[in-house]
Amino acid sequence: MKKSVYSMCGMCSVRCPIRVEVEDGRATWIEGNPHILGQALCGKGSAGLAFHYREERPRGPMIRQGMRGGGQWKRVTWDTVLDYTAEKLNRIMDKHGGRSVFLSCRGGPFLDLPKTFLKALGSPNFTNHDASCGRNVHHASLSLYGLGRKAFLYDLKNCRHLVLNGRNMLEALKVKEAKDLMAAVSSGMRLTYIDVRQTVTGSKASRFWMVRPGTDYALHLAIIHEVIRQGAYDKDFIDKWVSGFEQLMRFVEPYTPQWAEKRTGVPAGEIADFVKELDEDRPRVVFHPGWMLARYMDSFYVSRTSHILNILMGSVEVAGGQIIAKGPGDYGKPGLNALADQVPKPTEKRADGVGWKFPHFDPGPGLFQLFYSAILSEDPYPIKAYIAYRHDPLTGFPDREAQRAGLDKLDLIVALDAKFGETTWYGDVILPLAGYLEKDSIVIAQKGKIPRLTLRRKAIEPVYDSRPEWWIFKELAGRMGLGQYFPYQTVEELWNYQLAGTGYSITDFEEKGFVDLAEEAVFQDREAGLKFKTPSGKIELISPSLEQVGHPSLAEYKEKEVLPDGHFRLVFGRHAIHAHGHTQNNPLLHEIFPANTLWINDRAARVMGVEDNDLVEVAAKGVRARVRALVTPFIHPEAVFTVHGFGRTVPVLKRAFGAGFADQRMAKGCLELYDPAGGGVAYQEALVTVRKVDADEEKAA
Ligand SMILES: Nc1nc2c(c(=O)[nH]1)N[C@H]1C(S)=C(S)[C@@H](COP(=O)(O)OP(=O)(O)OC[C@H]3O[C@@H](n4cnc5c(=O)[nH]c(N)nc54)[C@H](O)[C@@H]3O)O[C@H]1N2
Ligand SMILES: Nc1nc2c(c(=O)[nH]1)N[C@H]1C(S)=C(S)[C@@H](COP(=O)(O)OP(=O)(O)OC[C@H]3O[C@@H](n4cnc5c(=O)[nH]c(N)nc54)[C@H](O)[C@@H]3O)O[C@H]1N2
Ligand code: SF4
Ligand SMILES: [Mo]
Repeated sequence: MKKSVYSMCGMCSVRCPIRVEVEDGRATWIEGNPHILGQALCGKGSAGLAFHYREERPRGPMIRQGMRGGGQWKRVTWDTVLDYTAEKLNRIMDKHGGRSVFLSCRGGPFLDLPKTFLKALGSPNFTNHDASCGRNVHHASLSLYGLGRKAFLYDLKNCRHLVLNGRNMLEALKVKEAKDLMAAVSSGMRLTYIDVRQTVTGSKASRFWMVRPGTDYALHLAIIHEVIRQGAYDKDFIDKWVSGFEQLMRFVEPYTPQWAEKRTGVPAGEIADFVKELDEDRPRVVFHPGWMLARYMDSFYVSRTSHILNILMGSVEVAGGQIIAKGPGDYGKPGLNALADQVPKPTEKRADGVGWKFPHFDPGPGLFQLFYSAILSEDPYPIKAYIAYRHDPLTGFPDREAQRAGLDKLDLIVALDAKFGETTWYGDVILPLAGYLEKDSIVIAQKGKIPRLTLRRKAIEPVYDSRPEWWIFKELAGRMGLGQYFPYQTVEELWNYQLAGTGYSITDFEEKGFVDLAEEAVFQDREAGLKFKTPSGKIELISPSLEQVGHPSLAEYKEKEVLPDGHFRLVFGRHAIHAHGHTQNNPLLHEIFPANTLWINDRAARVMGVEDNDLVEVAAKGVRARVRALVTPFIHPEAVFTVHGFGRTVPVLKRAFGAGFADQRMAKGCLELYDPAGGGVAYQEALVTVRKVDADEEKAA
């Protein structure tokens, strides 16, 4: 029997809408939801069948036997593993309270269940991956508009000039956005691409600047200087909606294009020409504020100045600019009912200090990396149990040894994952999650020009003994005496609870896989009132919340150090065919891209006697790895680049085990090195050395 199911891809965190074909209980085809994506998918999404049917993944619940990380697991039943976990958690909580449990996750829209669970334990310590990803960008946005990173959409379809700085949109991709970008470029949109290396996105650009690594802030300050000098800004918008413009004008005076050229390598004349173009194109101009900007100590200010440029262009809430994402409430519709709203808010302060020691950070997910020092110092209180829910910090955060020192002090590590991540393997208990085709999810509300309700629908039965989140959290809570917070028996009952009062029922999702909450997009009125959530209701270039804790709103540029001979900045990024550390073992994706390489500038390579495909050793503070060199003129001589996610150490991952090297391990000592104003970890402040491995050594290895 054949059926067709609308669902949501899970091969990366973008979660594109998909349509799945199933024949006699077996998934046979996946494509992009034709109503949204015209059937398009990316390479990873297309490899989803291989993930479900061909990859090594946890086949049932497991409890660790030998030492942590030793790989001795005992397969047990769900009853056994849930009883075991519930009992351990209860014992820890009896002694140290609910606050001694922390949970980290991959972020995203499906978090009502884990949040409800943690709240029910009485713990305020919910956190996520974002300090290793978009926290600087999020805080930058909050500091200016009172609206976070996800409050904005970029209207590429109508944009005349898109500026991407460290934002590789065609490889670090979302299918819809990549399609929109290609359509816009084809119809004449200008694209300025700034990176320390050339990329697929850069190859489509009308202007490419290879910037010196870590000097983006200098470049932005000079662009602002030149915009103001040429008068290429939207005076009306600024008069009406912006405070602090005078201070900005005075502040950028010394940061001329000539000053920036010496630091960034970008010619001053080109900056002036670029600004002339902006003046023709505004307000249909977008400076993308970045996505993965956990890189340097000043990345927060890089993102802030991208936004300041959008503000100067007047490109806020206009077609072709950055549009404020609308939720159900903006169209007068009720939102979904959340389980977490029924649980009393924990009264304890957060163990990571966010919200009290660090009042300028968003207390929602806090900062993951700060939990390690709380574990080690027991300050402000003991942390004894960790739930890693779809999160692999041993891959996603720097310094494995420093992290393990913290993890080793815990009495319990519970991993909920569909795959064997580095952290899962280091856990005490594995609760295997069903793969994305194998489960129903909760309904979610997605903000957008037009808000939408959607969900993941089960297409096939689980291939192994794995379970969905809605079942696992409910069962665990039930065994801990907290079942009242999960008041449903089936997922249908949960959906009915979520949808009660919205006017929709689950059958409304059958036709297309989603429901749109409006027919036509409505913009906020730029004359009558834009809704910013700052204290003044305006865009605040001078942010009181930053200044109160001693961080300047307009920070002076700090010179980037000159690298000692033989040293490079290890920069990293995505490849279109892989997602972080969890696709390397996929048979199809492995075939296309089996291992990462180290990009080295051709002139720098010549000095070291390194040729293309030579084996080189990368080293940093005692951590060493060997990798093949990719010698190219398309990278800045101070940088070496690799694709993140390789160097897996989990031996059951047949293909991925030992393939390539793990860049995050090189950022030794950087676990708590983070931008103090933005919270994002500063991986790329770590330097590495590179040397050629000679033929004898290679043979010996
Ligand atoms: N050195 C270095 N460090 C980095 C980065 C880098 O480029 N270089 N990138 C940073 C960035 S941008 C990020 S976002 C983080 C990512 O870091 P993580 O959030 O840890 O990365 P993922 O591998 O996406 O997800 C972790 C685990 O969750 C599971 N998972 C992910 N999504 C789903 C899902 O939808 N369903 C289920 N059931 N499981 C899922 C995966 O199987 C994986 O084992 O790493 C950051 N760390
Ligand atoms: N295929 C694929 N797509 C993904 C993901 C994935 O894992 N795989 N992950 C998703 C996630 S979680 C995220 S956060 C986004 C990330 O999206 P992006 O931030 O766009 O992606 P990255 O590849 O991390 O970084 C982009 C570029 O920054 C450059 N860069 C490094 N240092 C510097 C510097 O000093 N200055 C400048 N100007 N550029 C520099 C790198 O060379 C790289 O090409 O991608 C998302 N999309
Ligand atoms: S970008 Fe690709 S892998 Fe990620 S959700 Fe979309 S289709 Fe899936
Ligand atoms: Mo990310």
